[in-house]
Amino acid sequence: MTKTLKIIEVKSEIGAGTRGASLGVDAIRIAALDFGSRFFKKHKSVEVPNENHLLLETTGSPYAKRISGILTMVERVSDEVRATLDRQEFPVVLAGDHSTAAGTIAGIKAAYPKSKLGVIWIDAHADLHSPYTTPSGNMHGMPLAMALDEDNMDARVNKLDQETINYWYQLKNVGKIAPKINYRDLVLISARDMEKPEESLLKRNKVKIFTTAELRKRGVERIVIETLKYLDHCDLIYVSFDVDSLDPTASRGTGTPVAQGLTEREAGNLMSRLITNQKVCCFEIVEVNPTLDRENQMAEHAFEILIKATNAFRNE
Ligand code: 5AB
Ligand code: MN
Ligand code: MN
Ligand code: MN
Repeated sequence: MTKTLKIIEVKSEIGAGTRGASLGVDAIRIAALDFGSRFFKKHKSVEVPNENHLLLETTGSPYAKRISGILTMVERVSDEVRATLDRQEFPVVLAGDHSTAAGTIAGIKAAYPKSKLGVIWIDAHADLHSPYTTPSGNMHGMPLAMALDEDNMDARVNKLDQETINYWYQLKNVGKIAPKINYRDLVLISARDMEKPEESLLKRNKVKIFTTAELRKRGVERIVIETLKYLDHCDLIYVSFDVDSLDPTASRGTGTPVAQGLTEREAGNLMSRLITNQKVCCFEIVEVNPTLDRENQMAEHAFEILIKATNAFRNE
């Protein structure tokens, strides 16, 4: 089946703690040029305006940094993803920091409110913090909590002001559907760096996790089959790929690299195999930061994964 792809570029980095992820999308475009690829000529793209000017502000909560801008971005991404799906196009989101993935999920739910949405989260982290539990205040660690409508009050460590509480409520309720996904609709792949409050959520809600070691031992093929089987009750599936799922030996071009990650080859095979499933309605690649890199390595890996994944459509 041929799909009309639409590239949605989100050059936002206000959810990250390290500067530079907003340059990730352009770094991927440079990688495409260096490889002599016509990918970005062939597919239509649109850029969602960002709120990166907020990086110059010093006000706001230490437990939810730049939350007003995050809300604006999540709403914008949601609208763009929804409009893309409404036109029967397939959104490929290329984004800076991972917080805007909450917008992608909201957009899919807005386009298909009655569908059960599954999420495959390929990431070194679980991104399950709320402002009540975050160790950093960086909101790229929170998109899954936004989608799950999760405060994790039992594990509360931070005391929030009323303004932050209001913004957080709005973030969880973007599109007026909350929760947008349930824990049973979620699979984490390569998650290996979580804090205690996240660990307790994962345990309590029996979240399905495939570690890097398990993937390597049993092979990508097996993990893909089991992931899709686990999400069999879902009507649609969204795949989110944070490049910090890759091992730091592949590249250090991301804000929060963590050892014991995937090889570039494992990630490419994983993405291309997952994406041939008919239920997959959108995928996203995030967190390339060329300012932390050498010779644009991470963007090149991300581009190769992107090409492998989109080529898989044609080979169906
Ligand atoms: B990413 C950490 N859990 O909340 C936090 O890169 C890291 O989108 C979050 O996965 C990493 O600050 C967020 C320590
Ligand atoms: Mn992430
Ligand atoms: Mn991560
Ligand atoms: Mn990351």
